[in-house]
Amino acid sequence: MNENSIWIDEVHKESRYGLKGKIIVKKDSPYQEIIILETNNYGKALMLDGCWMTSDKEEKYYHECLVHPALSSLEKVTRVLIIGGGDGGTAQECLKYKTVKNIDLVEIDEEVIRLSRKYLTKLGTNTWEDNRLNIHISDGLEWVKKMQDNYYNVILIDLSDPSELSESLFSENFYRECKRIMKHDGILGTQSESPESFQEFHLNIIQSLKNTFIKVETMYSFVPFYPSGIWSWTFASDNEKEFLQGKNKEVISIEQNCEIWNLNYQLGALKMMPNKINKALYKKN
Ligand code: SPD
Repeated sequence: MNENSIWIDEVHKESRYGLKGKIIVKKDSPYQEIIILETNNYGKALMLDGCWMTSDKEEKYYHECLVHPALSSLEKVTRVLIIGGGDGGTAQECLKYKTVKNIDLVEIDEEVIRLSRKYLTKLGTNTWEDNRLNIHISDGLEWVKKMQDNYYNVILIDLSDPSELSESLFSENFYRECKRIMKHDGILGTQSESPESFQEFHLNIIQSLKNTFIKVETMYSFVPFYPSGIWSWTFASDNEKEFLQGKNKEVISIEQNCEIWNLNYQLGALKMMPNKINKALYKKN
């Protein structure tokens, strides 16, 4: 890295999570500040409104854990909805499944897509050109409200941390709309924040999903430069049968084609709920 390198930190509750690199993009979109930093350790990294989103070299920790527990667990997935996900990483993982015929990616900020497409090329390899991917620049809540009942097999919610911009997409009202437009045996997967650095949001997401769906499971793993490192993904369904069991015919080749996720990793991660979260959710003493 040359003399133009600087430290960029995500500041969260008096802690800092920083990367050193060279700024290649810094601009304000109508919704947020977008920074792309070129770093030695993580490749190109995307920050939105002071919050790290993803980077070339660690994105698999996050995207594989959001996508594969849901998609690998249904026998056949044809229609997927992604809310957010403008960097392309979630769509890239979904496109690994041959049965997927249509992905609606609903992102409010067109600039995030444009800049990710231009600079985060590792996430976008073969993604943006795939004709199964349909991009919609729209508010996620508006999109789900207007969709027909019983339509998607899987809904994936890939958002920044809760803020004024994304608040409505963490609400029970939003989850109810998702449930309405998802097939009865479908699965919703969402990033559900950190049990450590965002404990209150984390508990609220799980509780709201539990109020909406019959089955809810949370998986814990790591995303190296997110606040506190420990992160979570929560999956919800009304399917009474097995849930998150790797039923998809393509599961073995998908496992081989992943950097982080496999069914064993998932099994361990589903058993990692910290005791304090368990107690808070189930009010044990
Ligand atoms: N604290 C960061 C939370 C961000 C989760 N979404 C990341 C988007 C990657 N596609």
